[in-house]
Amino acid sequence: MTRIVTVGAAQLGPIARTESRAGVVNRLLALLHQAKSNGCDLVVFPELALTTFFPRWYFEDQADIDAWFEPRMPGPETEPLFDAARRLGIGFYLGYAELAEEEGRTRHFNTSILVDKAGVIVGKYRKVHLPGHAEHEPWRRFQHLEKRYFETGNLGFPVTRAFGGIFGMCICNDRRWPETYRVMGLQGVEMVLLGYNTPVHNPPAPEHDALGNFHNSLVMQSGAYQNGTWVVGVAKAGCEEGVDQIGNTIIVAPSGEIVAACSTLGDELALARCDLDLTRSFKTTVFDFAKHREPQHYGLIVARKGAIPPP
Ligand code: ING
Repeated sequence: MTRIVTVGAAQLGPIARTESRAGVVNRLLALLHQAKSNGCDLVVFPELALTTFFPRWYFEDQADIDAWFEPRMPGPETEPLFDAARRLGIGFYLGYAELAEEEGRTRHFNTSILVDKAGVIVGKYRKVHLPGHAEHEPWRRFQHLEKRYFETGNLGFPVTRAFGGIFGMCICNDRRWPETYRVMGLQGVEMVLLGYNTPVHNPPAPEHDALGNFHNSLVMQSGAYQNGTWVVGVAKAGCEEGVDQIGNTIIVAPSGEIVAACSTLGDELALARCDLDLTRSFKTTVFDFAKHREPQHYGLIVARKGAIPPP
């Protein structure tokens, strides 16, 4: 029996700093309805999909920072998304800035949730690999202050049984790290969902700028193949508040092949019928971890930050 999940990768174009959450949710709803009319079971939205990518600016006042966060999910502005999902019978992945009261203090995370066809949150992930910096760096054309505004995710890389398979999530920079996919791969993940905001220009390494789309595809295709999983990567694209962000939204099969892609830098839906049983062809042969992976022979595993001094 094949387990087909029809996926809509719902790329967003730029979100202006002044755009209201209600206005953005209307854009998400338009993509959700388009996905449903194309037979989708699941729609994947980008990272921080409710607002502009605010870490590009330096804020000092905590109230100014917290204004970009969601204290409740769903909240009044996002409830229409959950209602539509429930009414249409379609699930979704949503990236957003999470304000949480935990362990007696206010926490700030770059978060994604997985919502099933009944509109129930069945999975949550908090971004582990936070790129950028924590203090204002005036030499940069624009800031990338994720280390200032978010805590490192404290949920690990969990997987969830949903949509007839095993689903995992990550966010943006996480997709560049092989550990992200392998930790989920070791849990049998069959589809990894992720959103991203990726500027074309990376101030610390401008020599990489021309390779942005190549690196974007490379890391997701590798992660998919090396763990026998589908990977869905969805951009917030285009020139957002003066910063060009890559598009290159793709759906990648367990073979590593790109089976669907967006071709614009705006709101666009890429579609694919994903057979979760295709993962078996890799998980039971070349990447049968139980048979062929040899962690006991890898020697010293460097798990601590900076354990090996630079050359
Ligand atoms: N953005 C970027 C990403 O990892 C970045 C940061 C940009 C890294 C360009 C390398 C090159 O795609 C986020 N939000 O993580």
